[in-house]
Amino acid sequence: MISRKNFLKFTALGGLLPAKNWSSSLSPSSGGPEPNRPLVISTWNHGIPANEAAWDVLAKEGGALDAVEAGVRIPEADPDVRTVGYGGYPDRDGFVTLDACIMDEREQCGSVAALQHIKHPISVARKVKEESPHVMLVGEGALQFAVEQGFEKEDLLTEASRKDWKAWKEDADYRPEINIENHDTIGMLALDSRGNLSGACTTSGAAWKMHGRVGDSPLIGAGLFVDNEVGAAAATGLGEEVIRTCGSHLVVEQMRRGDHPETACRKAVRRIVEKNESVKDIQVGFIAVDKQGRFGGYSIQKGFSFAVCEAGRNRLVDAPYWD
Ligand code: SD4
Repeated sequence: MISRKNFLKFTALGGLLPAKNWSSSLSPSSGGPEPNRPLVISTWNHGIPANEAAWDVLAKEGGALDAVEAGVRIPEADPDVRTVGYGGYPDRDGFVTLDACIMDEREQCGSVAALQHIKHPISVARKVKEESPHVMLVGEGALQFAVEQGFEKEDLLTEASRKDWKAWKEDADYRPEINIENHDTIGMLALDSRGNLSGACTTSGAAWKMHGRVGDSPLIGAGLFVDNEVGAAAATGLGEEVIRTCGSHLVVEQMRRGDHPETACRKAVRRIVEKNESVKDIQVGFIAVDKQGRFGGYSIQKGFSFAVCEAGRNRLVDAPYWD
């Protein structure tokens, strides 16, 4: 029987319409329907090893939530990924502060922001979802909760990141030019063999940010959004712009209206472009997956890529862009 919650959703939509109106201008990189075939998609080239870990879960008929958590833990633990987890760039005062969120097929979510000393903020975010009555914990409170949950406190500032921070401090020139060429936040979306969607997003945020700055990545609706009846989306790039437009939620709502995931991402990019006099120095990229297993991505600038793994085949796709 349809639940009251789902009934309300269903009737508010006038019944759920299948997403049919494929845009004729979709890029060849946009996915086609693969019913009941698991799929994982994630931002940037660090998405390739992350997808592998997620695929290990999906291939054994594991759930999408377990898959995305396992997947994004890979770059979180990798000191060579300088924009996520351990080894991430610090803020302007030299503190590595991490943002992450996770959302499952029941639209349950957990989030941490400005969390220090914990290598796997995504797993803390999951604990917030499952072991607390809240959705989001920040700063000292998030750290206290993590330690109570058994997470180990570590120094996350690697020698390489300390060196880069010292070099930056010589000029202390702060221009938040995010990810035009760098590899940044990992956002990951998975569809499992039961047809359920989940997503995760984790980052050390903008390098040299003000201490206490929180970006879009831990904010449900901005850095990540999942609606298991429609689709899921995640964002990377200049978080302030994604927050202003509630970017990932916007992408999901476009899919609800019938847009293909790539078209939905392009419309969210268009919203950002329209709100700015110039987007010359702004990069934002979105990825999305719909309930039918179609996927896509789109960015403001050239240079955004995302990794897609379906049927065990993992590949990097250059996203189409506005510019
Ligand atoms: C932030 N969106 O903190 C993150 C950073 C990022 O690509 O994604 N960079 O604003």
